[in-house]
Amino acid sequence: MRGIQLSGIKMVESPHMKTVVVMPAYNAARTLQNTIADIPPQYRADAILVDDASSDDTVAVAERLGVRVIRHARNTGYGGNQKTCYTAALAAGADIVIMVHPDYQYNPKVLPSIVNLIENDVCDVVLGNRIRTRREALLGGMPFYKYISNRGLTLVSNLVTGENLGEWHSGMRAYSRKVLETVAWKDNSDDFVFDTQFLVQCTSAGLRLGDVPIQAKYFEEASSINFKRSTEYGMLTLYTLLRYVLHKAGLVPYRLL
Ligand SMILES: Nc1nc2c(ncn2[C@@H]2O[C@H](COP(=O)(O)OP(=O)(O)OP(=O)(O)O)[C@@H](O)[C@H]2O)c(=O)[nH]1
Ligand SMILES: [Mg+2]
Repeated sequence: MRGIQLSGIKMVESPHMKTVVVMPAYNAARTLQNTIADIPPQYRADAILVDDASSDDTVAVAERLGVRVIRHARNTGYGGNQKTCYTAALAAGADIVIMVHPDYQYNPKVLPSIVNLIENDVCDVVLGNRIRTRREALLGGMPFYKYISNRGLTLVSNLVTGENLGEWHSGMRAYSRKVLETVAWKDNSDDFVFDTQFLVQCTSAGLRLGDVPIQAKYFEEASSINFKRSTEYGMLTLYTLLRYVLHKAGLVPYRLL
């Protein structure tokens, strides 16, 4: 590692860890170009998009923009899509894998800050946190019910696990290779609760979680799960946390690693 010694803290001078951005896509044609345009150039060449049998032009747009595309023959769901993303990123030799939703809700310009936290061994997992203040999140267009449920579920998740994340529901998540090789994510749900299961597994493994602030951005073309699916996701998140508590109490085993 090339670095400089500054007051006992080793700072990385230039990135040397291979960073692969993965985008789990489903009908993202309208937002893909903007998302990719904002990915810092040093991460673009290795980016991978996994298309979950979209019915729009997601694949054509991605290919036109020169992004490596992997296609699912049939729709497997958001968690299933991430499984393909991480398998492909590890096979490509990634040291750091960053998931970015291709719906342009998470500004990829912060990627260097996220990478820096992993490269300098401050964190194993870094999330983009859209809720720095209530005012900012709501001004960014986050629906009020999503704001309230995000705060509530995040509070419970932090209390149960002892973490201190700004939000547990972000679509921008970075993992070191060690994380993806430690956690049994292949056994997780193929649906949205995959994300919660993954973080619970990380906390259970003693991995170091942290976050960086990012803008909350909601707009018409962005993908946004509806009230019914959000409620299902919320219930499954609570169920996952309950299983974690029962497991920790030695009552009902829950395979976490
Ligand atoms: N594979 C798959 N991906 C999906 C599906 N629905 C959404 N996605 C992708 O998953 C990402 C997240 O979905 P969103 O609907 O934006 O949900 P969210 O970001 O958790 O919620 P919001 O904060 O409301 O945007 C999007 O970028 C979509 O491309 C699906 O049914 N299957
Ligand atoms: Mg979204």
